[in-house]
Amino acid sequence: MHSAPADALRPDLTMVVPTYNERERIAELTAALFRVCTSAGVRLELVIVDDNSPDGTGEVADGLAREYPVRVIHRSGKLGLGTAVVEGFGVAAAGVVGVMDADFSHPPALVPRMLAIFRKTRADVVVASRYVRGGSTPDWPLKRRVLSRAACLLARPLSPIRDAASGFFLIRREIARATIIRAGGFKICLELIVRSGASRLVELPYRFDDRELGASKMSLREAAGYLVQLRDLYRLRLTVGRQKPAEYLRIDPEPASSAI
Ligand SMILES: Nc1nc2c(ncn2[C@@H]2O[C@H](COP(=O)(O)OP(=O)(O)O)[C@@H](O)[C@H]2O)c(=O)[nH]1
Ligand SMILES: [Mg+2]
Repeated sequence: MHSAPADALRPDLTMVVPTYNERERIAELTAALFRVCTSAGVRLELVIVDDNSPDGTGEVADGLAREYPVRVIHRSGKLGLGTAVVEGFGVAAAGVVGVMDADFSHPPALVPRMLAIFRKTRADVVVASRYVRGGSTPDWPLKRRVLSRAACLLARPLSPIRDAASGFFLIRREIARATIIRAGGFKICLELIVRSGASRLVELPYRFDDRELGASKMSLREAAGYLVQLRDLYRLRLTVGRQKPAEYLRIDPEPASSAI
């Protein structure tokens, strides 16, 4: 185990960004995250988990680690988004950990606000959501909209979170670490919520902007993996039985500046 930094130096938040061929955006994302966090008074640690990206993202990330409080985990090959996130949580120094894409689909400016909401509501998990009032996916073709909505609907009996397929969330580190994740696929948020039995869930809206550079790694294989994951989570629910339902809170869009 790595030794924990002294409290004064401990970050407030560790964001984990898994990368596979994200060389074009990772430096820009890193700069944007540290800019917004610093101006909000949030001490950020960034963990980039790179799966030996052929485009050299790993080397770019190593360069960023010389400039910012960034740690880079290099893995041997494309081992999947879910396991990358779990490895990132494993080295996180902050008590609150989060995940976001490297491609600016998830707005960095929302991160300090998510942390403020996390603290104020004493949440276990804060999920940034495309599917609550104020959330949107403006650039998506119909097919992607339908598939994504269907993915979330299939998860509704498992969790009150409307955007169960979200890849943008914060979670209490100890809850994340205590939870054993089986699926190596894309949708780790839902699995964390269901397996951990997290008891305070908060959802807030955001606008998902489609990536402008690089290609999505979402594929038919990942979609099939999600169905297997859902089956396992339903089985778990049936065998373990219904737990106490989680408390669920939804944050309205566009708060006044004094509110959360
Ligand atoms: N380390 C790692 N990162 C991955 C893998 N698959 C996807 N990612 C990253 O996970 C994030 C989400 O993937 P993305 O292609 O944006 O999926 P989409 O937003 O659903 O289209 C991006 O930052 C990717 O670079 C993987 O196998 N390993
Ligand atoms: Mg993305």
